[in-house]
Amino acid sequence: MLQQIKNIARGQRQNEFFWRYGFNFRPSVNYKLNFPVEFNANAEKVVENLNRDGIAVTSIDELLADKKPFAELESAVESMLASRRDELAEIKLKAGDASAIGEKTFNVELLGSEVEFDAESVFARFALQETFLNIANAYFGMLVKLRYYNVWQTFATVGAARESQLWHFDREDNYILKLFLYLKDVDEGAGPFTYAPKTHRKGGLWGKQPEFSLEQNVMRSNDEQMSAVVPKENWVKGTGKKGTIIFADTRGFHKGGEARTDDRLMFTAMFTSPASDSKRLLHFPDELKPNSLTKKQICALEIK
Ligand SMILES: O=C(O)CCC(=O)C(=O)O
Repeated sequence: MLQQIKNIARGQRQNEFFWRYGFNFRPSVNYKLNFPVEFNANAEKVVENLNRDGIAVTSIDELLADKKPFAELESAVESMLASRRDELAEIKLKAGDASAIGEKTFNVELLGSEVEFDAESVFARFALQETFLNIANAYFGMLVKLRYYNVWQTFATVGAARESQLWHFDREDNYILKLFLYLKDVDEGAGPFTYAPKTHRKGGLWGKQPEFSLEQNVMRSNDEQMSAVVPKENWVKGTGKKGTIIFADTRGFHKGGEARTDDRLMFTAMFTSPASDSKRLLHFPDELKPNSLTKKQICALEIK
C-alpha cells in the first residue's frame, strides 16, 4: 500500500505543474519574490543554452570574474593527488575491472562517495559560488539544492564501454543540473562528457527513447542506438582545455568518462529541486557556521 502511494506520488511529480507548484511550491515562489538576479552576459548565455539544448559549455575565464577560487581549487587538488599518489596507483590497477559493474572502477571520487560538508573547505566554497547558484536557480526557476560536489579522476582503461561510458539519463528529478569543470585539458582520448542536445525535458527531443540494453536494471544505449535518435553530428562532445566548464541537464541523454589514452581530472557538482528523491551524498555537521554563508547559499543546502 505504502509502495503504491509512493508510486502515485512519483507519477505526479513527473507532471511539470505538480512538480513545480505542488512539490516545489515554496522554493519556486521564494525564488521569484525574494531573489532577483542580475546576470552578466556570459551567465545569461549559459542559461539560454541550457534551456534550449540542455547543455552549455563555457569556462572559468568567461564566467568568473574572481579567479582566486579556481586557483585555490587547483592547488588543493594537486596536494591531494600528491599525498595519495601510491594509493591512487593501486586503484588504477583495478580501473579496468569490467566484472565490477555498478562500482564504476574507472572513476575515483577523490573526496569519497559521501562528503562531510565543511563550509570553509575550498570545494564547498567553489560549488557554492554565487554565479553557479544564480545559473542553477534560473534554470530551475526556483531555489535549488546542492546535492554533492566532488573531484573525479577518471582512469584511462581498455575494454568495452560500460556504465556511464554508455548513453543513459539520470532519474533523480525532472531537471538535474550537473557542473563539470576540467582540471586538465580533455581531448577525445581522455573521455569527454558527451551530450545529445534537446533530449532534456525542455527540449524538442524530450521523450524520444533510443533502443537500449539493461545493465543492472539501468537502460544503456550504444553510439549506434543513440545516433538513430540524435545524429552523431549533433552531439556535443565536451573536449576542452583546463578551466572548461560544462553545465548539463543530465535528465537528458549523456555519457562520458570513456578515457582511453589519458586520465581525466575534474571537479563536479549537482543541483536538483528540493523535492528530488536524490540520495543524500552531502552530510552536514550540527555546527555549520552559517555566518560564513550567504542567505542564498544556505537556501542551497539541506539545512534550516
Ligand atoms: O563521466 C562522465 O563524463 C559522465 C558522468 C555521468 O554520466 C553523470 O554524472 O551522470
